Amino acid sequence: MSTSLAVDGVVQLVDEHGHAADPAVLPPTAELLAGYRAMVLARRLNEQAGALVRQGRLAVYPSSHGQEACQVAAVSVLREDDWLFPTYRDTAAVAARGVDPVEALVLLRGDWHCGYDPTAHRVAPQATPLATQLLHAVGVGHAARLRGEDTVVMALCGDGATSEGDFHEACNFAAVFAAPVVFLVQNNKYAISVPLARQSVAPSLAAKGAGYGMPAVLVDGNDLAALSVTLSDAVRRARDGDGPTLVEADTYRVAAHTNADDPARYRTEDEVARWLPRDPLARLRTYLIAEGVLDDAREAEFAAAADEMAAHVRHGVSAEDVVDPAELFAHVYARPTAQLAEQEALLRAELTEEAAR
Ligand SMILES: Cc1ncc(C[n+]2csc(CCOP(=O)(O)OP(=O)(O)O)c2C)c(N)n1
Ligand SMILES: [Mg+2]
Repeated sequence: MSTSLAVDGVVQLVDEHGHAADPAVLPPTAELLAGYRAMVLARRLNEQAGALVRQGRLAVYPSSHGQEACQVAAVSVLREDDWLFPTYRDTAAVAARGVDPVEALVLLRGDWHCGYDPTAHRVAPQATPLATQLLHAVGVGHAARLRGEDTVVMALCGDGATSEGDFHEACNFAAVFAAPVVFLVQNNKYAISVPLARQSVAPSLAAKGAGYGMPAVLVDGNDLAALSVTLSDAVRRARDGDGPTLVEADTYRVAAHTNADDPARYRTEDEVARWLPRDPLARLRTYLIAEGVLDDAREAEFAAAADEMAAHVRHGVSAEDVVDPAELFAHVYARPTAQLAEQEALLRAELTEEAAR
C-alpha cells in the first residue's frame, strides 16, 4: 500500500514548491503531463461555468477550483468498464471521463435531471442528496462481483457527507462484502458554512476506515502524483477482490460553495490565502518544467485545447432549447397515477389555450 509513502501520516510525492523527494516512486512523466493537461481543462471548465452563472445561463455551479487534482486522478486510474459515482461538485471529473460537459451542465441549467446517458461512459448521475450515491456505488460494485466481473467503482463524496448515515452504511456493507469500491472523500474543509471541526472530531476522516476494518489512506489532495499512486493501489486491491479502500484527500474549496454562498461570512481571507500556494496545477507545472517535459509550446497547446472546450461549453449552454413543459410528467412513473394524468391534461389544455391567444 502507498501508506508506506506517507510522511507524518499524509502521502505526498510532489510538495507545494514542485519538488519531488523521491522521483523514483512517481508515476511516469508522460502520465503526469497528461494529468496536468486534464487539470488545465478542469480549471477552465470551472472558470467557464462560473462565468455562465454570472450571465444567467446556469442557475448554479458548485466549483471544484482547487480540487482539480482529485477530479483528474479519480478518473485517470479507472478502466473504461469501471464506474464513477460523482457528486454535484464533480462536473470536471465527469467531463474528464469523456461526458460532454454541455450535457453534464444541463442539470444546472434546470432543463433536465441528468443530461447525459450514465451507461455511455459509466458515470452515474451527479448526486445532490449527500452520500446517497455511495450506497448505489456499493450496490453496483457488489453486483459486478456476483456476476464474476472485475469492475471497480470509484465513489466520490465530501467531508460533510461523511456525517450521513448513508456513508456509514455504504462503508460497512462494502467492507463486510469486500465490494470493489474506492471511497474518495474530498476533504475541502467545509460543508457549505460548516467547518470540518464541527463535522467530526475523529483524528482524520481516513481514521474512520479502522472502524469498518477497511484500509484507509490520507493523501495530499492537491498532489496529483500522490493521488494517482494512492488511488491506483486502491483500484488494484478492489480489482483483485481485496475489497474497498477509504482515501481521504486533504484539499481546499478555494471558491464559494456555489454562487448562492458568501464564504466571507464563515471563513477568513487569510485562510484562503494560506491555501493558494498549495495549488495543484502550479506545483505540477513547476515539476514538469524542471523535468524538461513542459515548455511554452506545450502550454500553448493545452491552453488552445482549453479554449476550444470552453467555446463549446459557452455555445452549448447558451443555446435556447425548446423545452416541452409536459415533459415534467414523463419518466416519473412507468404508469402515471390518475392525479398525474389529470395534471398533465390540465397543463396541456392551458398550453393549447395560451397558443391560441
Ligand atoms: C441529504 C442532504 N442533506 C443536506 C443537503 C444540503 N447540502 C448540500 S451541499 C451540502 C454540504 C456538503 O458538504 P460536503 O459533503 O463537504 O461537500 P462539498 O460541498 O464541500 O463538496 C449540504 C449540507 C443535501 N444536499 N443532502
Ligand atoms: Mg466539503
